[in-house]
Amino acid sequence: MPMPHRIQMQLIHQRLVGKDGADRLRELRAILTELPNYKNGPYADIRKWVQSEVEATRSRARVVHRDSLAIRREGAAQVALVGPPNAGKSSLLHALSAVQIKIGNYAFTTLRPVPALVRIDGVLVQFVEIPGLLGGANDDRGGGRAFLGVLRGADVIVYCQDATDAVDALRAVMAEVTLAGIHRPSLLAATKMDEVDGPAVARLAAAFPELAVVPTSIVDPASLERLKQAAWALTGLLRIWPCQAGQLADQPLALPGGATALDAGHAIHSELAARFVGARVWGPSARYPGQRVGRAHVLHDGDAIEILSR
Ligand SMILES: Nc1nc2c(ncn2[C@@H]2O[C@H](COP(=O)(O)OP(=O)(O)OP(=O)(O)O)[C@@H](O)[C@H]2O)c(=O)[nH]1
Ligand SMILES: [Mg+2]
Repeated sequence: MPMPHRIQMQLIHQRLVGKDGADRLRELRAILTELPNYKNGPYADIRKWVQSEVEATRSRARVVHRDSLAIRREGAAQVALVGPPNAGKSSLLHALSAVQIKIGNYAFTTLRPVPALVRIDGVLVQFVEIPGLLGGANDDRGGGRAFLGVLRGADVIVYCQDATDAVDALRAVMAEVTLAGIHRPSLLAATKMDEVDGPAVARLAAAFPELAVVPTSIVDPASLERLKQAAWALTGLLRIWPCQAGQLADQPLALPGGATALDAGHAIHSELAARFVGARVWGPSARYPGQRVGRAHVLHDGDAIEILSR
């Protein structure tokens, strides 16, 4: 019996992270040979999706100059950095991901959406800077409609507001996002906190009561870690650490919210799931360390699990 399709899809996405060109084609072909050959239902849809990715990867290789704003999704989730020009979006992306990104002390340094992979406790998450959103974006001011299109693909929005600056520009940006009908779990990163004192945060919290405010500065690594964790919490995904003979895996699995002990078994190895007789769980969902649980036990973010098999 194949694993639940949403777990399968999550795993396929994980296998494709960071793979491009020939590498990506090879992985996609391997996935196709492993998928059960169902004619209908979710597994048929997955097969179709993988086949369309093969085509897309092939045509990407042929086209040298891409003139599209589209961002290929990678990682367990996609987090958009949204805010007025000069809010510090590129700086945050750079500090979170250690890729080289253009930063300038003037507005509109970034002209296209820029993606970068960020590691959050071992799970890769794609952060994307959405540039140039202004009041009037829905009427395509500043090319805003294409940027809103990219934003529509995101799972989580991190609004960025310069803590030293007035909030009107961000309000205008938020109004455009709402007008576009885009509603995502969101938080507010108060940027450049090294340049202001504490009350700036209270001021922002009062100005945007619907959003949790996370104070950040690119020179304060602890603040960046808090931002990563807060963004992760909004994805609704679970980091689950496989465990065997008392040894934790190097990396957690990223599973959808609501995933069970059996789902984790599937994600680790389909063989393991087939011979599943129970599991031991440590961490937030366990009543005590190493609690013995059955297949339907619902996991929490940060759990470690050892599958017991026949
Ligand atoms: N002191 C301080 N300055 C920062 C911080 N983050 C960004 N800056 C500065 O703010 C300016 C704008 O930063 P960017 O990261 O380019 O801002 P952006 O939102 O990407 O701007 P656009 O792409 O032009 O929309 C630069 O001069 C950065 O050095 C921070 O945490 N502390
Ligand atoms: Mg920028």
